[in-house]
Amino acid sequence: MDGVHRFVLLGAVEAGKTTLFNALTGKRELALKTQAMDYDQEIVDTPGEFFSHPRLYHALIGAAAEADTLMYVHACDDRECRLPPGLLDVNAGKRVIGVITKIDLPEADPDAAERLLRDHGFDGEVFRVSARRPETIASLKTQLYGLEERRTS
Ligand SMILES: Nc1nc2c(ncn2[C@@H]2O[C@H](COP(=O)(O)OP(=O)(O)OP(=O)(O)O)[C@@H](O)[C@H]2O)c(=O)[nH]1
Ligand SMILES: [Mg+2]
Repeated sequence: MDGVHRFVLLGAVEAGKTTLFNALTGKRELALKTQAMDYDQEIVDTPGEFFSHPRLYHALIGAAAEADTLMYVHACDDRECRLPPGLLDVNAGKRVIGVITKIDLPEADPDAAERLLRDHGFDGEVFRVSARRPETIASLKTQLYGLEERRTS
């Protein structure tokens, strides 16, 4: 490995991956529907379809293979967790973190969203963010870089 720390964002269509990607990489534009893998600053954004259709898993697994942190993105108004059983296990040994998005929504229930993830066997660290609350993104960033410092020290 070249020592570069890579994150891959994965999760269902509309989960908020690209919005998070833009926020983490400092882009101010609105997220358009993701059609293909997108790379910037060591972060890989993936289309939700790759996650939702088993015949496209290979694309996701390829991207994940090159990353060392998998970020599973889940919108807190999404009552269904489509985390494919075993998909994350393929990447055993990698850091897997959960990011619950859209916590600004009036109907947001981040506790319920986190329970849903746990019920699906997700046991990584879980963070809660809103693209409309810059402090939540800043705090996630600190965690990501803090994790990296601990990893490399
Ligand atoms: N209220 C609110 N809306 C958000 C937030 N994050 C994303 N959205 C909205 O959710 C919708 C989907 O966001 P995207 O970032 O495009 O979702 P995605 O996961 O990249 O979707 P695909 O590219 O189709 O896989 C957009 O209309 C965003 O504006 C958030 O924190 N709060
Ligand atoms: Mg997208």
